[in-house]
Amino acid sequence: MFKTEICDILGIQYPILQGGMAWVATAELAVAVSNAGGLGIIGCGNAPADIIREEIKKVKSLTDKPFGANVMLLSPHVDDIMDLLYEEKVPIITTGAGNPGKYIKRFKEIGTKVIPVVPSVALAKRMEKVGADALVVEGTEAGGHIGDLTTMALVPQIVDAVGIPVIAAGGIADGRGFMAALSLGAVGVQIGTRFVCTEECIAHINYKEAIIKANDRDVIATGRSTGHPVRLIKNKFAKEFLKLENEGADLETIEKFGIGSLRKAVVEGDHEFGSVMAGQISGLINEIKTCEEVIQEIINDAKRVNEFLSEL
Ligand code: TUI
Repeated sequence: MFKTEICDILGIQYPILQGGMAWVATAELAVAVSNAGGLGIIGCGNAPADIIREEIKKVKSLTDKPFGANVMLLSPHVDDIMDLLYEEKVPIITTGAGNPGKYIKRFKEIGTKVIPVVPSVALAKRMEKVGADALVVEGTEAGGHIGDLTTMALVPQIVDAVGIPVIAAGGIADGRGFMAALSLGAVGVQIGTRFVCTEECIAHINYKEAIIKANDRDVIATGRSTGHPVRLIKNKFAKEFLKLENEGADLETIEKFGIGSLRKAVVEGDHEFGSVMAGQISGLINEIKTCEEVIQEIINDAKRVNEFLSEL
């Protein structure tokens, strides 16, 4: 059940992709999600190629299932990372925070599936034109770097505007969100925040607990004034960031303030002075589970929703 065309394209059992979260989405998480029947994805973030090479090796040694890598296009190492993914023939690439158009042709030659994450109809159309295999359409409910439009408004508009498969992201963490995404015309979902709060995720326990403790209005967006809005949990770091923005601090000062803040939260567990990137659905997440449990629960709940709807 719920086998959609993206399952065949990617060679996976369930149409559930794991978000390629910088620092958080290491080989451990990717392996757990892929082994549970979804698509595990290594988040390359700003890491240099040598670090990612080791992550790819680790994934290849721990699973025979398909996996992917997410390329953050603002990374200073983006060209080296793309060369590495080509060399290692990583079967699936998602991209974020930019336009991956110029890289797509080369990957097509070796059969790599390229799936850009897009926040607008215009970029979705452009990506289809340059040969993207599918799209992750990410609403502003998502954690991390975000666009303006909600998942609810954006997904059906892009479904109508393109002919390639659409995967919905942003604000999805359970079977209800999964079914809502399919109702909007998506053929799958990408889930980030829910997978942070798993046993296999290497994020510091303080990071996971900050998400578990968060209620609906504890998740806010910083960086609107800098052109790089980021959704994260409201803590001392987020409040100080907003204060700098409100005071009209110059871009350099603001950017400097943010450097190293995600690592501080994920690796050091500094949930007050680090950047705890997380989506608006954090308030729905109340416990740490295994990736297998997360995926099975989504599918079982989705089946129940489906039965409920079919009786109406
Ligand atoms: O990329 C993400 N989420 C991220 S990246 C990240 S690391 C970072 N930290 C601080 C500032 C910037 C990045 C943390 N979370 N999600 C996918 C996503 N892509 N969301 C929005 C976009 C996006 C935005 C503009 C994609 C393309 C785009 O187009 C620009 C263009 O060139 O047309």
